[in-house]
Amino acid sequence: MIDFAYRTSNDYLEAKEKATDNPEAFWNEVAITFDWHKPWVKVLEYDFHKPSVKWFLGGKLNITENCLDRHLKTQPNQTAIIFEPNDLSEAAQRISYKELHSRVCQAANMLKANGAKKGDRICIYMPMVPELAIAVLACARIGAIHSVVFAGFSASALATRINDADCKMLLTADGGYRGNKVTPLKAIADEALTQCASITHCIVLKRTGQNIAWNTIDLWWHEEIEKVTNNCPAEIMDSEDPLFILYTSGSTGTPKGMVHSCGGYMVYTAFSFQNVFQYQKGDVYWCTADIGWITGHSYIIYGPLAVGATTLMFEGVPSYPDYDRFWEVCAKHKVNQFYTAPTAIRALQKHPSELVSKHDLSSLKVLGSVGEPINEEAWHWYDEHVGKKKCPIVDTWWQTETGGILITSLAGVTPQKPTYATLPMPGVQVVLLDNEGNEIEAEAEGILAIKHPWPSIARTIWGNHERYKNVYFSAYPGYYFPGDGALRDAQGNYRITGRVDDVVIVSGHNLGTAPIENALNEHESVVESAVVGFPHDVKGNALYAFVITNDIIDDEEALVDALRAIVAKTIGPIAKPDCIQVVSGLPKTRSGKIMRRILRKIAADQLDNMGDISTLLNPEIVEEIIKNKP
Ligand code: 7RM
Repeated sequence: MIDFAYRTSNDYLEAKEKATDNPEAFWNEVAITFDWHKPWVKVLEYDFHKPSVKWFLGGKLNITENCLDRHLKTQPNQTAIIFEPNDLSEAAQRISYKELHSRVCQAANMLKANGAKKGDRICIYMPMVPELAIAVLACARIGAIHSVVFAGFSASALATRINDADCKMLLTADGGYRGNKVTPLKAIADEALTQCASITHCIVLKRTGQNIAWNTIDLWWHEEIEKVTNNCPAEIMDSEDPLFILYTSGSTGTPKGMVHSCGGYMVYTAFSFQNVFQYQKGDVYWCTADIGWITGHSYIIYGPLAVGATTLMFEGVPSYPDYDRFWEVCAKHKVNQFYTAPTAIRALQKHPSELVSKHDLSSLKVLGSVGEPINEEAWHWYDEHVGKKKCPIVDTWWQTETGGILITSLAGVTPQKPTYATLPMPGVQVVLLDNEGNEIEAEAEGILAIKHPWPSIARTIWGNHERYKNVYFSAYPGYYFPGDGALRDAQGNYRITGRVDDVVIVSGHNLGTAPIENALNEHESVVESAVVGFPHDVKGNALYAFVITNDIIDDEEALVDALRAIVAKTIGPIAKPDCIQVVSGLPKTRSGKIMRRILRKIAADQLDNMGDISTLLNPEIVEEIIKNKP
């Protein structure tokens, strides 16, 4: 079934050459290994200036037939999903491909019976339980466009996303377990829905059994599912039909609803999953991300299931009931590939190493990292304590926008280098640009850009193609611009140095500073604010907010508390600034732009190298802010 797995560095080099010289022939060969109802008439049509990208034009398919139906012939009893609940007292579940197929089809019929059809947007706001994966696949089965919203987001963040995509159905749960907390998902959803007119049906999964309010549009999942059969032929989709929308924060305004298509996304997530993790039949693979993020979409659900893998879903958090939960789960389910984020590694690294060594981790073959640059210390701790120096580490660079991993080593196949994501995947043409947009060669540091499309690139921003063009294709015409900087060594390995725009990665979460500033500005005492990131040894980055108030503040502590609460409410607790400083002014250019570069230095305590501040409108403010730093 899988004809595209490279096992040696030479295989990789050959594939890379082929994919660069003739991308269409290369991707044609990969795509042909999947089940299509109708083959494509053309592999690729694109124009980065428009911008427009289309893959496998005219091809007809349904991604769930590739993730489910085709495995029924070869491995119906193979475990598709292992579910590890939050609480150790609750038994783990193993769901076979046959059972998953049946449950997805039944859920798909439940959606249809409640009026959902191809092209409708369905919002999913659910905890990390199997029904979340089932809900995602059920949408894909009927051609409805899913928009998963992370269950840690607030009511107002949920409402914004529902309204942006004009969703007509919401799938949620009464509540969700995460560590020793119970999140009242239904109550949060109810609050959101007071601002959402488009939702006509809200289907509620019973997870916690807590008391909830009940509205006229509400339906119980367990009652609705009883009314339908498990026979649901897949909707036949065009390769370029949207599969899902997933929101990611931008540096201005509303979050961006990245739109991914059916054909290209399927081909690339399966291809990259297989090659990066070197998955072998029967292996148990675990990605610790939440399905609310792109990592969960591509590498818990679609990529692994498309190649017939066993994928583990974990409901809880790494610290519950203790800081060894990850290792306990690895030992319990004999995990072979383990994929997590540097922020989790750094948090666990702070605890005694016996918490790792007391568990039998001998099943581990491959370790992965994603979400932010992994620092040297965390890399070596991961290598020594978790991998026992026997497991290759894949440091995978990619984005919500890219759909799949673009720069990484292939486990045990291509060389690794600590803190380097290393080499682009075959077919991914990465370059470094200088500030003027010229390509720079050899060993260098610059702006990361990609000069040829890969199959899983997001096709647009929902409802705003102009913004898609502006953000990703305008700064450096002819290239895809991801917003990251990188350096390249003599062997061509890339090390991602971080964002070059106003997005800060906090604990692996991509947070735009602008929406946080907007939230702070809602407070009646706040006139203006500026939020920047600064290095944090566990979270990677933390947020520092500078606020100007309209009056003398008597109780600064109360103001700071109120501001943190506003941010938690409008965006989510993850976006709460670690530090909030009241200032009398912000360093500004003569055209009135806040000089965040200077604020970043102040926040990071890099005071000796402030750069040129003479161009500021108000250079004296810099001293004052430094002097009053809390
Ligand atoms: C998958 C994901 C995307 C941003 C991206 C980078 C940063 C992600 C790495 C990384 C260094 C990595 N999607 N990033 N992976 N930086 N090394 N291996 O995280 O849309 O949420 O974030 O994350 O800045 O642009 S995302």
